[in-house]
This record gives sequence, C-alpha cells and structure tokens, in this order.
Amino acid sequence: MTFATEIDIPRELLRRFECAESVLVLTGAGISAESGVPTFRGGGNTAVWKGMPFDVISSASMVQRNLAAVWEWFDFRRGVLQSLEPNEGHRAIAQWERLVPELTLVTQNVDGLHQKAGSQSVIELHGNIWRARCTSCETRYAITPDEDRSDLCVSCGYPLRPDVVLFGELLPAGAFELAGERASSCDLCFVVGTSSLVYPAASIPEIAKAAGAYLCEINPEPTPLSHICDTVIRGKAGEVLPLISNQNKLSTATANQVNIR
Ligand code: BV8
Repeated sequence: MTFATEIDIPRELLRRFECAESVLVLTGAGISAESGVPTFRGGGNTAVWKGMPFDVISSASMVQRNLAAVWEWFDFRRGVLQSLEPNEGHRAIAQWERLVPELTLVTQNVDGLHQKAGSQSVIELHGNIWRARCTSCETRYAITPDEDRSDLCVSCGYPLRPDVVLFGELLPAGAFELAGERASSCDLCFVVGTSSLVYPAASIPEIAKAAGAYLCEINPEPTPLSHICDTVIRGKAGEVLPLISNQNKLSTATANQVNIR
C-alpha cells in the first residue's frame, strides 16, 4: 500500500488509470464538501437535526412516525443545496466519462451534484433529494427549486415522501445489483469522500477488491476500508481528482512527445 500526501499521485495509479478499460468510482458526502454541502460524519462529529442524529430523522420509522418532520429536514437541505454548485471533483469525474472506455459512477449522495457537473450515467444508491415518491402507488415527482413541492399524490391522493433511501429501507431495485456487477469486473476502483460505514454501499469496494481490482481511497481521513486499498491519497476530492486526469493527460502527452522524437 502506498500513501500519497502533498497530493503527489503515485505513478502506478496514473499508469493503471491510463490503461484501465473499466473504472468504478464510489462517492460519498465528502465529494460534495468542497461545494459547501455539510457531511454527515467526519471531524469526529455526526450531523444532528433538531436534536436528532441524522440517522434517526433519516429513517424508515420516522416516515411512519412523523412524515412532516422528515419533509422539514429534507426541505431544509434542499434549501441549502439549491445555491450550491458542483466542484472540481465532480467535474473531473464527469470528464472521465470521456477518458475511460467504461466508467461506472456509483454515489451514496442524494444531492444531484454529479448530474449538475455533467455526469451522464449515475447509479444513485440512496435516491435523490430532488424527487418525491408516493407512499402508496410509488409515483415519482420531480421537485424544482422554483416551485413549492406538493404533499399529495396526483394519481391516488396519498401523501408523498422524499424519494430517498432512509436507514432501514431497501435500496432502489437493481441499483446495488448493477453497482455490484460493475464492481466485480472493473480494473480500477476509486473510493472517494465516504466514511465507508454505511452498508450495503460500503461493500462495493470490497467486491471490487475481491475480484482483483486496484483500489484507491481519496479521503483526508482514514476509514475502515483504508487497509484494503492499494493506494490511499489523504487529500480533498476537489484537489486530487483533477490531478489524476491532468497528470494522466500530461504523461500521455509526454509519452507521445517521446514517440515523436
Ligand atoms: C439496507 C440517504 C437492507 C438519507 C443514506 C449491513 C448490511 C446491510 C445493512 C446494514 C448493515 N449493517 C447495518 C445496516 C443498516 C444500515 C447501515 O449501514 N447502518 C450503518 C450506519 C451501520 N443500512 C441501511 O439501512 C441501508 N438499507 O441495508 O437495506 C435492509 C432493509 C431493512 C432491514 C434490513 C436490511 C440503507 C442505508 C441508506 C441510508 N441513507 N442517505 C439522507 O441523505 O439523509 S446514508 C447516508 O450516509 C448518506 O447517504 C451518506 O452518503 C451515507 C454514507 O455517509 P458518507 O457518504 O460516507 O458521508 P460521511 O459524512 O459519513 O463521510 C464523509 C467522508 O468524507 C468522511 O470520511 C470525510 O473524511 C470525507 N471528506 C470530507 N471532506 C472531504 C472528504 N473526502 C474527500 N474530499 C473532501 N473534501
């Protein structure tokens, strides 16, 4: 395992990135931190909303107990999000879709910033804060910043809820299965900005590793997955990710120059 600090990208990682046919990137709240989106953990504290730890307010039982409180929590977060923009980390991954033959982006985030940065294909394991879902017929509705969201389903009149996977709820049908399938066939797997505590999402890098992929963690702090990574870059996603594609392009350009001479 190699540790990279002061953001020097190990040559082995650049080499693997350059010749990878299939790359999987798993992102968590940390990739949105430089956009101003608060993370849930990290720095030793846990996000709290009105005295409730976030995994209590963001739980299946709270939807049953107090749907209005769940909506208040998500309405607040959407209010914070609507003026925030993707950062260089989101944009680098969006660019990788054009650089890598097969790029699979799997996110635990619900903020929609990967799509806003231009990523065309995003596996959202935990849903999306910009959608609502009927609690009965499961009809989905887009929520836009410039109009009030509705409370009731137009089709059946039942209450709507955030279309987000809460603790104790199943992931969207097929999302984890597709992510697991891609993880088991990728050459290179990046784990970016996640505390790797939430399952089954955190098992995606483990599946990749078990299938022989080269694993790279990008996170200022250690995580329970750090020890299985081939490369750990203790840095910020918005600073590190662009370096991987830029240095890669640089090394390719240099290699081409050598060929030209
Ligand atoms: C389920 C949406 C089946 C809501 C979220 C084993 C197997 C299966 C399930 C479990 C299991 N063990 C326990 C469980 C239950 C539970 C779970 O995992 N609990 C944990 C806490 C122990 N899992 C579930 O309930 C899942 N469902 O398993 O279904 C089932 C169903 C019923 C009965 C039985 C089984 C559903 C989990 C989904 C929950 N919903 N989000 C919302 O957004 O409010 S999860 C929530 O945590 C967010 O989505 C978040 O993304 C996710 C993970 O957190 P991270 O993204 O990692 O963010 P965090 O703040 O923790 O860390 C940020 C990291 O970034 C830090 O490491 C920090 O150092 C780093 N960082 C900071 N700045 C930067 C940076 N990195 C890079 N650059 C920077 N600048």
